Amino acid sequence: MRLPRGCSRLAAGSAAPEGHREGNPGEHREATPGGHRGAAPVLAALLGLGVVVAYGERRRRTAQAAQAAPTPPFPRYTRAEVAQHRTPADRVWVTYGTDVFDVTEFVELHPGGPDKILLAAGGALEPFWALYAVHSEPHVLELLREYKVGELSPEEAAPPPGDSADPFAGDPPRHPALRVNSAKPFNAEPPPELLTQSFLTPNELFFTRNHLPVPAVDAASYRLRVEGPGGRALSLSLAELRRRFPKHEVTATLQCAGNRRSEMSRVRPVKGLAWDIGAISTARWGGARLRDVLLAAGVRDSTENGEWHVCFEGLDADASGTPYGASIPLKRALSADAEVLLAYEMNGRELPRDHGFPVRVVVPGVVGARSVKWLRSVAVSPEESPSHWQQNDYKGFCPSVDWDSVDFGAAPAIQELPVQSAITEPRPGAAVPAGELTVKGYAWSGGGREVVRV
Ligand SMILES: Nc1nc2c(c(=O)[nH]1)N[C@H]1C(S)=C(S)[C@@H](COP(=O)(O)O)O[C@H]1N2
Ligand SMILES: [Mo]
Repeated sequence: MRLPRGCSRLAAGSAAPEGHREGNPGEHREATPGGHRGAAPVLAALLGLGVVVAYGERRRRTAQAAQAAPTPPFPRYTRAEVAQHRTPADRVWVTYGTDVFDVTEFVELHPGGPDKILLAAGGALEPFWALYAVHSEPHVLELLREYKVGELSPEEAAPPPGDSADPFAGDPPRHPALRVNSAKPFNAEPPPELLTQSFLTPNELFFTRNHLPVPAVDAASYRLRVEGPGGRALSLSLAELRRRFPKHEVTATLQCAGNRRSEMSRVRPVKGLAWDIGAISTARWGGARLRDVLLAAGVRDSTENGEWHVCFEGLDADASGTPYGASIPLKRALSADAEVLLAYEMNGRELPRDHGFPVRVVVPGVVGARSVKWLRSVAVSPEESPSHWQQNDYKGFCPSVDWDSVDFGAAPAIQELPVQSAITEPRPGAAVPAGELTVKGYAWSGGGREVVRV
């Protein structure tokens, strides 16, 4: 499988035994079930005959069951009651608007695969449909209507109000498909099979790694402070950042240092969040080049400051007011090839709150911890960031080091990450049919190094 050149790209594709199926980024089976009559040949071409036969069979059964199906007025259910129906054994229920549907019989017929529709089981369809445009076709809603079994109780229309004493009460809403490793602070990853559904990870599914509550930032009064050498400083509004510097776009993968930690812990217990294989995601980022902003602040591209660093601080802070912070070498920050961004766009939209609204750093090929979100300040310094996360976390040690012998001061901070790969489908322990098997996964390498073979 050949992968695209350039800084830090995530290869989302398929690979099959015997090498006759090349990786095909973005390849997926998302197709609609088609109209009710006369669509069989089209469906056969799209889905393979087995599915069409099953689809016809389902329609016959639906017709037979039609007399027994609930008719208006429909029974009322709470969201909690709907949430109890998440598996075929308990029946699979979903909601759309205020309607409740029993889609158990449709699960196996879902053109996107049974595993994908089950991600929505027990909850609302809207957040999933929003990800895959194919669902906005009118006949999809028409098909769904056949499965209606009830309606949500009127008092269930709005989500429950937040708790104002909770520092995390102001966190944004999140996509229900995310696998949550920690709710407060919020840390979550996309399910593996959705990660390789598309080369660019949809913003709603992009893994989130927060150490603190998400700050509420007013874009109109936002200022970014940029400190150059010799006390010179710039204060930039969001509009100035957009206007004064050319917009540069980079497709880059971010990966948390903890990605696949749950697998490491099976070898030997490791401290930290138990990430599965999804603490990695790819986006098209847009923003100002850090290089351009530093040059405007008076930083000179010379060898005198060759060992210096650029320190970043976020607007998120702990109870003592200490913000999240990290640094990268100035050499990387000034390198045109490294393409370090002060990003205000993610996949063509403004940054979502979880990913650093309104401005974040994106350092392609480097551990996610240095891509500081909700960026408050940028400062050039002869020292690395004094932040806890630069000094006493995100460092690598050899296997003989344990928590009694560890010396954080003696170890270098992690910057570029090594090669990484994982299989997203099938999942460990899955039963698979005999014969040819499509295997999906990703391969990626830090520091702009290419993956040459998988
Ligand atoms: N301000 C701030 N920036 C931050 C963090 C944070 O908690 N606060 N987490 C870091 C870590 S450890 C990672 S892996 C990435 C994750 O970025 P994402 O949540 O957009 O995926 O953000 C980094 N930037
Ligand atoms: Mo991270």
